[in-house]
Amino acid sequence: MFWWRNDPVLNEFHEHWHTVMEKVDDDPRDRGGENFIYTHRQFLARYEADRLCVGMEKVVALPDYVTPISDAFYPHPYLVQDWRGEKVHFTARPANQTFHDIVKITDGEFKIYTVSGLEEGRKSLLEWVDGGTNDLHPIPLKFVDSDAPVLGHDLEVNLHNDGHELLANIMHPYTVGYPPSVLVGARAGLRDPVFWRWHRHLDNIFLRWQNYLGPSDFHHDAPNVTIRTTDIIISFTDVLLKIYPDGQNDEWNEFGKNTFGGSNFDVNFTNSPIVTNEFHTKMKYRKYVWREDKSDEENISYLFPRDWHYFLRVTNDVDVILIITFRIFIVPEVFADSQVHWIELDKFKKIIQPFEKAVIVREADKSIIIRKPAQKNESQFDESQIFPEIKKEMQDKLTKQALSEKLFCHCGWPYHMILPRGTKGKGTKFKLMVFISDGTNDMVPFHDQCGSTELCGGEKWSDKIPDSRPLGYPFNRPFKNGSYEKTFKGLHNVAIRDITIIWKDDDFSEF
Ligand SMILES: [Cu+2]
Repeated sequence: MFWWRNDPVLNEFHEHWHTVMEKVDDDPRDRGGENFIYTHRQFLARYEADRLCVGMEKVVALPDYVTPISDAFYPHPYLVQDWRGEKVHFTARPANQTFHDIVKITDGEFKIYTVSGLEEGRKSLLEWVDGGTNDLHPIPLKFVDSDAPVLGHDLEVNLHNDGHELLANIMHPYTVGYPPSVLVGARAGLRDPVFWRWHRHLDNIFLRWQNYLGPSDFHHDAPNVTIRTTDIIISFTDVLLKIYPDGQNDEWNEFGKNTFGGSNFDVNFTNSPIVTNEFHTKMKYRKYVWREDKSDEENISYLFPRDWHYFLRVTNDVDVILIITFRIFIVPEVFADSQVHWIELDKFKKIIQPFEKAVIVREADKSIIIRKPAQKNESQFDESQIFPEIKKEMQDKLTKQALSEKLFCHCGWPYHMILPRGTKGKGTKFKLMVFISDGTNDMVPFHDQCGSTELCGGEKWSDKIPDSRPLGYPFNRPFKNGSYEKTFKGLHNVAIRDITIIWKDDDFSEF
């Protein structure tokens, strides 16, 4: 997973996200704690899907704060940090280190972090999650969706931050004179396997609370539409362009209607040569310059997807205009009964006419989760490196709010990692779900915006998260009897289909 954890654009996004979302005194961004949990859960879901594809087990959550940490971590030799006016390496961590107390000294002040303090923090948190109260948590949680930001915020600023301090300084308990490890912050934290074990530990606490909420009843929320499994039609863009070169100008609506709608609306296109039942990926190579470090050069490999379009057929079953929101997710088939492993691919809103049999076209690279415009070639990837420059330039001049607004447009999941890699040969089996919800009040934007409004929130500091439903909906609550099939069975506004992801690598040159 080296290529995955060390992808520079992915790491840049993670740091970028934290900068955009950073709390300002007592003015946190709308639902910031909930977004913290959700974004990191999506990171984990994607990491674990790719681990599966290379034959690895799921991430093992750190079990407690006494067991030695088996993972060793040696940071990339070209990676450095600014530390006391110098560029120095991050501290490495040999295998089997154990948590211990640290004394941290910054600007003449010192702070002590203890292992027993971390354990007490965890116990207090669990008591709260289980419905109790204590000194640290005097107001009981209400076990309603709207408490997600409260719990998420508490988890982030206490247990999460303290754990990072202890882990980042595990090699040097007395931090004077010793730089921390990558786990000190968001710039390079993803690179260490322990980042993932720590975040799974935290996510499990949030999941424990979500399980108390019980399963959702989606019948209450279903708009009067029908989507069938065969209505999820996927085509590769390069295949489409061969038969319909006009599509280049984004004129896909006519094409979609003529091809999959009208008298063809009930036709099953599964075996049509212009549609695919597979997603394809490949590994590409590029030169990378460590500009924020010491400008060393390196050839790195990165994942890339074959561009695709969705054509989603949906029937408006009633005599009124409907505003609906499409929510698209994928999950490795073997993880499908785990609510935390569903990966969000996109979310968007459409209007459909009374009794319309509509064909909705959506390009993968318009996805609301990714940074836009999608970065597809080397020069576009390198643009992401303007981030440190903007950061330096603006830090002194602007408030954090203004900074986050400037940075918003560059924030989002990297398009090149929109899919897990899959496997060669027959590929890896996934489920793809299209869930349609009533879009009247959810605030999902109609038009494409620059950054990821899904992961990075609204454009302005004061903006509400552009979805009134809990983040991750409909996967924010446990499944009925632990089964995704039972949970979504019989809902006419939901369709789930099989899709295989095949890592094509060098035997495919079209994309
Ligand atoms: Cu983070």
